Amino acid sequence: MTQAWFKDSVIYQIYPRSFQDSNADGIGDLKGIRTRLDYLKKLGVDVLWLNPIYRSPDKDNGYDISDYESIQPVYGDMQDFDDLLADMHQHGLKLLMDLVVNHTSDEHKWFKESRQSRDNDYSDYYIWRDPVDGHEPNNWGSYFGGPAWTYEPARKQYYLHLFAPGQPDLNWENPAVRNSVYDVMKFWLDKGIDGFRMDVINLISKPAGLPDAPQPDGAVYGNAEAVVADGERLNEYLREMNREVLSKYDVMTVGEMPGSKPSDVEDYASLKGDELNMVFQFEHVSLSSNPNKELGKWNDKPVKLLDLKHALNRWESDLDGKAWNSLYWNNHDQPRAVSRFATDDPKYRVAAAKMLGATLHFMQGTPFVYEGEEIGMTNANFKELAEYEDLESLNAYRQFVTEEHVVAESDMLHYLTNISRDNARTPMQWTKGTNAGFTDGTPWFGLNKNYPDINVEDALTNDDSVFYFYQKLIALRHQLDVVKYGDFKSLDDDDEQVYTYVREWKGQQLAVVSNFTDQTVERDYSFMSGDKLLISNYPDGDDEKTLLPYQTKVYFTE
Ligand code: TEU
Ligand code: CA
Repeated sequence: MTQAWFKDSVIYQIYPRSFQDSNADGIGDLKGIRTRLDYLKKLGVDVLWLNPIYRSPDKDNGYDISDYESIQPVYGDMQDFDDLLADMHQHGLKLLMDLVVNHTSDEHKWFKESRQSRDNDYSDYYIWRDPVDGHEPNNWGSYFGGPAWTYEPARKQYYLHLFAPGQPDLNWENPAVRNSVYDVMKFWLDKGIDGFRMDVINLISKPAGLPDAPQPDGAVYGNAEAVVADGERLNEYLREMNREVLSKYDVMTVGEMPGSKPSDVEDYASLKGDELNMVFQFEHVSLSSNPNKELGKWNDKPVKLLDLKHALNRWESDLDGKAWNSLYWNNHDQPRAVSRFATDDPKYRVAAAKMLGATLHFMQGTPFVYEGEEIGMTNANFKELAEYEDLESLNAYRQFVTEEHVVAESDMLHYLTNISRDNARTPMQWTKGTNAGFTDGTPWFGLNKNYPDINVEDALTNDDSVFYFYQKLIALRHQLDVVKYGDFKSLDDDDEQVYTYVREWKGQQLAVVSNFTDQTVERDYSFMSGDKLLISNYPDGDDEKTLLPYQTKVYFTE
């Protein structure tokens, strides 16, 4: 039976290639991470999640794995991994690895075999279909542009890849595939890791017959996620995985589930613990989708607080008492939180970053901090196409601007600036010195030009920095049961400027009030009079009727 330590934890996500380089090749690595464990301990986090560090051709920055049981050489070797894990545990830090088993790399030995013929041991490890009228078997599009099918002449068949052609989807209906995945999991769990983040795990059960997907007006392909997400055998697969592997270890799991609804997640993350412990849901990070459905996420419209509140409140309320929630503002696929949900205007950036931190960290669920969020790192504000490296960004530009001419170049560049994954992948900003202290070599990817003003070195010497505010948030979660276990009730749901919610647990009460605007607003919170002001992002006392720009106030009483 999994312990509930995942409910008391704060998890820090490291994007290894951008975190800390130790050998001047411009790419972050495992030895580099080791040099930063004291920093992470000082922040107060309990668990570290590493994005994939397995051998990979890196077509999708490691999410295309060619050998699950070896380390990507550029990050180090298995000894470096063992040393890092031991050092993490000595620091009282747990480790989550990233389990990417909806698909492998096309350079994985299983796929190399599978594509050669229809009658070898691995022929049925992937999803192969005959052409239909000489074309792809259905209308599914890839998340990264183009069709979700690629033709293999050796088999005279197409194979499915919901992502890039270099990421063929595994056939989870094949018990041999599931057993191979369980062997991979046991390999890492037996080394002593503390759990997994599971990549797009709600896509592994494909719909019978692989039917066409809804095709938005003007779109060249159907939206595969609409027919694939939360497939009919998903619960069965997750329960089998739990029975065969997870239940045998004291570990935690978080499943990435694009498109899942709270009603699905009640099972996936049930408090019974017979599937996973929690999920990453996508509702609050999909609010600014383009009205032109074919363009999906590519948009530059701001997120409205009302939409944000309704999304987050739904997940807090619907799961309360039934399932466990993850809490996150950003990750390696999302733009930087302070730029997206508040402001990165230097006048308010620090207050806004703290406000977002408090708003999220006092909710019910396990909070995730993405590298750099704890110092208020911002979007990269890249303006030229040449500054981007993510295949999702480059493919979208090529598809919508160069090939289909459905978006003007200037608009697409706006969309990329606003919401590309590249925003989250600029190197961690440690110092104001060369390359922000990330590398003594040439950084693999452009730095955010504001690193001289936003870096760990300055944050650690400034008591009012975002870092020390996050340190307090994390400490308060560790101290107060109402933060960890309290119920959740939102107030003033129609307030378009201020987010207010309360938590209650065995006589302890918490109230969080956050102004999401750059205006000073008047609100009457005298109902909290007498409660203790636990934390705020403005130094002065407490005027119970005023909220300054991006001010957050957290009241406590017991
Ligand atoms: O992301 C899954 C996913 O849904 C992403 O495509 C996300 O919706 C999109 O990138 C938002 O812009 C996971 C990994 O987190 C991502 O880095 C990988 O590229 C993807 O799966 C394929 O493994
Ligand atoms: Ca390196």
